[in-house]
Amino acid sequence: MKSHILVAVAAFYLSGALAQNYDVSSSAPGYAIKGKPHRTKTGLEFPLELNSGDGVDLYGKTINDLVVNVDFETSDRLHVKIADKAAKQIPVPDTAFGLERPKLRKPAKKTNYDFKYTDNPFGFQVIRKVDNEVIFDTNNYPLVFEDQYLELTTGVPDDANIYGIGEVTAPFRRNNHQNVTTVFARDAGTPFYENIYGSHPYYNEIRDGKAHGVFLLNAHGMDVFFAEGRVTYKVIGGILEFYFFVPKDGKPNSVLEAYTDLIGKPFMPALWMLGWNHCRYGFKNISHVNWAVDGYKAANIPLETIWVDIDYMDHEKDFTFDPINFPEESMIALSKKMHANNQRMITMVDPALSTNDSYAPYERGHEMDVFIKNNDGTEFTGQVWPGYTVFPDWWHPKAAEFWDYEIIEWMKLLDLDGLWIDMNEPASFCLGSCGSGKANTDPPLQWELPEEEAAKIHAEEQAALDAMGISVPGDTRNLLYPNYAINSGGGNLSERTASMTSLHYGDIPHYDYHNLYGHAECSLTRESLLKYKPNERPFILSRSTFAGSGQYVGHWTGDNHSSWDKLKNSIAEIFNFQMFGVSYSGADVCGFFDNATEPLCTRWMELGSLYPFARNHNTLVASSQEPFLWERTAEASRRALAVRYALLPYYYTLFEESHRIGTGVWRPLIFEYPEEDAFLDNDVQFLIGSNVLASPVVNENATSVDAHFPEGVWYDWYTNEAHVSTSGKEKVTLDAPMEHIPVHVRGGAILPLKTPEMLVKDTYASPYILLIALDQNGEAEGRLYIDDQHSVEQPETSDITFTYKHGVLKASGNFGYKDAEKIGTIKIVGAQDDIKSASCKGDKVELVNKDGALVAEDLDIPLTGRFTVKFN
Ligand SMILES: *[C@@H]1O[C@H](CO)[C@@H](O)[C@H](O)[C@H]1NC(C)=O
Ligand SMILES: *[C@@H]1O[C@H](CO)[C@@H](O)[C@H](O)[C@H]1NC(C)=O
Ligand SMILES: *[C@@H]1O[C@H](CO)[C@@H](O)[C@H](O)[C@H]1NC(C)=O
Ligand SMILES: *[C@@H]1O[C@H](CO)[C@@H](O)[C@H](O)[C@H]1NC(C)=O
Ligand SMILES: *[C@@H]1O[C@H](CO)[C@@H](O)[C@H](O)[C@H]1NC(C)=O
Ligand SMILES: *[C@@H]1O[C@H](CO)[C@@H](O)[C@H](O)[C@H]1NC(C)=O
Ligand SMILES: CC(=O)N[C@H]1CO[C@H](CO)[C@@H](O)[C@@H]1O
Repeated sequence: MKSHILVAVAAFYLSGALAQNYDVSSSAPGYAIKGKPHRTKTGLEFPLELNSGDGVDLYGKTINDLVVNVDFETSDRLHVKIADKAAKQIPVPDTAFGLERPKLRKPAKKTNYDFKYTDNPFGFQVIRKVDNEVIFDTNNYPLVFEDQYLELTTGVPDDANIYGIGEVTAPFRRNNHQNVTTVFARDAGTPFYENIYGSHPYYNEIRDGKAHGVFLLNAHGMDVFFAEGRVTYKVIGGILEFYFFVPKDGKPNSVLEAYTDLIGKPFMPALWMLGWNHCRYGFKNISHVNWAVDGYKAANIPLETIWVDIDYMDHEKDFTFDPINFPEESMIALSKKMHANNQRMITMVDPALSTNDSYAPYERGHEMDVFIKNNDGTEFTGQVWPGYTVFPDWWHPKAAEFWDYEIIEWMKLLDLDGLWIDMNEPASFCLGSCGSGKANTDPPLQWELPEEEAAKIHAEEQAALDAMGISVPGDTRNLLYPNYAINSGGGNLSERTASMTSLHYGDIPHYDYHNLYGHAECSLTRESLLKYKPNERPFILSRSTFAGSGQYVGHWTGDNHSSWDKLKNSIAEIFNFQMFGVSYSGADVCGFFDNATEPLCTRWMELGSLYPFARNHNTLVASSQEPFLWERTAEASRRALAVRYALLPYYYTLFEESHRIGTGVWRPLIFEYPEEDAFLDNDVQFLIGSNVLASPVVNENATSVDAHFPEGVWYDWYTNEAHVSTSGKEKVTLDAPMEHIPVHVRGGAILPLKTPEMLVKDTYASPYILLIALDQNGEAEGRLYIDDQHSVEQPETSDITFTYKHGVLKASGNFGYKDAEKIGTIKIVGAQDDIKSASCKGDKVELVNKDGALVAEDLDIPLTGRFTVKFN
């Protein structure tokens, strides 16, 4: 949420003068291998020494002696680490707040890749064995290794098919020539092509129909250039630690499996988390929240969870209540009411804590000394919604004890179902420090001041920041203004965040941990919730993330706008997060900033109903956008949410797969059909798993969609009408009147469904429906995962495979979960007319023709063991 008019302020002090620095540093002398590479437990190690020549100290202090470690970690994962021999540079910590590296004892026996290197100048290639394709190639490009500047380039084909590097609001395929993606966590209202909240230096590339992945494990600010024929990394600290993912089958989904093997698998949500969510910033009082909850009910639109933004707080302080508009007892009553109706409630918590001296959480943290420090040892003070604030230093050994207490007391007080952690880039409204000893709860917000006054304050902050020095004791680096200025949309690094010279525990400058701040909060907050209720799957939604955060939290794509381009681009952003291992992700439906129009909100409710994480959210000054406010929007919401709720068992099964394997819940067509060039740029249609294809309207006034269909049969979700596609290249125009989102089911799939109700619980209380969508050979296959829907530990689960072949439906697999509802209905689409009768365990099953499908109703097939149903 929030950062409203901040965007305008940024434009005011930036004047858009960002250096791009596309070029490679061709004058750099490079390095040579010194001595013989020697074997290590898991690969090779060799020293590098700087060649003599000009072009040293380009942007920092050149480091002469390096060590390269090459680890053949698994058959599909290669690790190449280039580090300073003296180990002074700060890598991503090998902890939960960074990335825990796998502990390996021996190299992989067989690999799908080769690693080749040249001695002088040192360069390396990663080769995909299956077709001898060189997928990463630093030869012919300089290696630069300075304390505050690392540069490495790989050759790639012109107009390469690269997806990833984020977080950024941009089309999915990142084929811009001579363009830059900056990775540096930043609170910014989703400007296109600029660095925003999270840091994910990871990309997938598809070449000749085969995919591989490249991850630079580095948490420093960086620019990544997708120029013609190359990708260039320019990084302002740390080391170059690359991981390459080369699955044998070359499938994009296998690349994601390999990537999440390293960074951690996405967390498993509880079933209720897949229900519909509603929030707004700007609920005026508790009655306003109740009005929204009741409005959904009156309009028969499903609502699972209500969210309360910072509105409920007293002066926007965490863990407090506005005594007039959101008194404590009214919030407790709301939570009770939600639970009584089998609904849920979530509130926001920001990391920044008011320095107001009568504020107990501050007092407690101050006593425990757990806040980020200035480089002179005093408490670092920034400004966030509650005025002047301090920031927990998650790396402090007592931070967990501090945070556990605050979080657990808060959860208990309101009996909350989850937490929403925002502003954790960390966002702060000053340029670095706001000064020392500040305790005002209501200082002016700079963007509300006249320009001149704001500029004056900004200049004072700049002077105060500079007065603290550009470095920290014992460190000679220029942390405030490194010579290589990454292209951060925010300008100077400390702009609207903690000073780069502020200190974390162990005297680590914020400069080195900035991109990990939100990630560490995600990890710690999950631990707190697990201490609160050890066997409940924690629900946390976070704005800032890093590689691996998906094992702890979900993510929403931040402060977008009520505009058609943001509606459309939300699909690409969700694709990115599926690829970054954060499968529980979604965008603010109907848009956050600006006023949503009725047609926009209608289309967005249709699309958002299918997001992995689905929530309508709005900002303070914007007009209301509850879906029940417009009749067409309400109708579109009812229809699209009926699709979502019918698909809940399918979604839940996909989330389990994502949690176990790492594949996305939403998938771009190109990830499922990497050999079809026509899909390379399609970031508008999306697959839910492999079997459901949605083709939303993303353009204003459009009433049809030109849709691609992969080869095969696709059945219209609503009418069962079959569309046979002979080539993915052809486009089909689908009718999409205002309240309709086209959805198709892949012939060859068996989907477990439910009868949609207003609540997840009620939806699950009815029997299962099996939808058998036959392919051209009259066959189909599908999967259903069942557990108790919310516990961390699952002693009994069912993992059932359904196959349909030669007129026989077979259910096999594991039937550990005994309490599941039975199968009540089987529906076959695409069946030849020759099916006349059916039988199950010798009993005849009644078949009827309904809307082009063959339907067996009122069945009573328990999901406690194998069964077959014969159709003749
Ligand atoms: C990056 O590419 C996009 C799309 O081509 C373009 O709109 C944008 O201006 C480019 N940005 C820069 C900084 O060149
Ligand atoms: C809540 O806010 C609304 C809108 O400002 C106002 O009309 C209403 O009177 C308020 N209700 C209470 C109980 O304060
Ligand atoms: C601290 O908070 C209280 C209660 O909100 C407020 O009255 C007081 O002015 C605040 N103190 C400062 C220094 O802002
Ligand atoms: C960054 O800081 C420097 C040094 O104080 C200042 O001269 C420059 O204007 C700032 N740049 C931006 C984009 O604010
Ligand atoms: C948005 O709606 C609000 C209230 O409904 C109104 O005050 C505001 O002027 C509108 N903004 C725009 C940009 O139309
Ligand atoms: C959509 O229709 C409205 C009303 O006719 C028109 O003002 C607007 O420009 C149209 N938008 C587009 C993108 O064509
Ligand atoms: C900061 C930013 O990207 N603002 C854009 C938000 O979306 C609106 C509508 O598309 C644009 O006009 C803004 O420029």
